[in-house]
Amino acid sequence: MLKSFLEGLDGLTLECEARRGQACSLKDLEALRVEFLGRKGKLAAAMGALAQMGPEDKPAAGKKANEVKNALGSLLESRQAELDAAATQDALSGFDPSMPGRRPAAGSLHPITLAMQEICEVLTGLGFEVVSGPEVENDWHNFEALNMPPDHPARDMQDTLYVSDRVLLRTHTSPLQVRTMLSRKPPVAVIAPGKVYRRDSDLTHTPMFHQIEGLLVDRNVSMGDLRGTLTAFVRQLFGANTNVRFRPSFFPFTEPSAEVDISCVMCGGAGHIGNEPCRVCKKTGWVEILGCGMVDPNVYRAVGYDPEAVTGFAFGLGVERVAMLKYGIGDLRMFFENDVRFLEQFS
Ligand code: 2NL
Repeated sequence: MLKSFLEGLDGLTLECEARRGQACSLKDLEALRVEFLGRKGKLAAAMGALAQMGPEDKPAAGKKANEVKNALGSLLESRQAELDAAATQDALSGFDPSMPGRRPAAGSLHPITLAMQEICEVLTGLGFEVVSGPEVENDWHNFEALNMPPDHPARDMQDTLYVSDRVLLRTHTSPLQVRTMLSRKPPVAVIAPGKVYRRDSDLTHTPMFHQIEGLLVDRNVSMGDLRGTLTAFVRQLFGANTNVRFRPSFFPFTEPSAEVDISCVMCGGAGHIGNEPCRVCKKTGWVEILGCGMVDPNVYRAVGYDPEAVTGFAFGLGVERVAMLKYGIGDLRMFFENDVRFLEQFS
């Protein structure tokens, strides 16, 4: 009786050893555990014989039963470990952990942003401070304070985008400088970069564009200071060999006023490249880059400065125009189409 009991238990171990390899999933393995070690399983069935055994056989039989129970347990457990290892191997096959990761596509700054930053860097280097303010303005800050009375042609509905009777989208960044003068005493040296709006849209005009204006007010500021400052500015922006000329012009807010030309960035001022006429300067050798002048006394009166005590100069430039000249872009529309083939060239 004892002998056949012990042999039966050994048989269970052998059978489990033979079948564990066929368990290929956690589900298979659980079924096998129930079959051998479950409450109604094969071990439990074999143990039924234990009750009928005499006291001389019971200790040996019980000991063996315990050993087999442990053996079956570890057979199933080690199979589980094998299955886990295989699953990990599967997940890793075809994966080379030494490969570099996929790099996410990086964006780049818009050429207008780049030009704006570069211009502001040069001017802050010369001592100007950057100011900012609202794009929606009233007509006093945008026009009246700048020596443009109500009947001035630039205030026409044809040129200005109005929000209501007296509220409008700023047509230049000058109102920022007006606000600066209203809130500070001289000396002031500020630049005002930002978006401006005009009722204009064709090949060379967009309803929104970018402007940077500068203003310097102090005692005894002369037109020579204007000339020296702007010459230093354009030479830092376009190169030390750039030639500069000042032409008389007119703006309502400056007197006298001038426009500044630089030697053509394309042909170097020759007006032609080899035998080809230069298209950028139309054979003149010069390109216009900014407008400027000595601040009109009426502007000082509007902001509460004493026109007998202070003088100053102001200037304004279009950022799109500077960017086109600096980066050799022939078409204004490039800036607004957002074609990535264009934009990614500035990364
Ligand atoms: C241009 C010309 C200019 C100014 C802007 C200015 C501002 C104040 C007082 C006086 Cl608060 N003047 N700004 C002066 C002259 C020219 O801009 O062609 N801009 C694109």
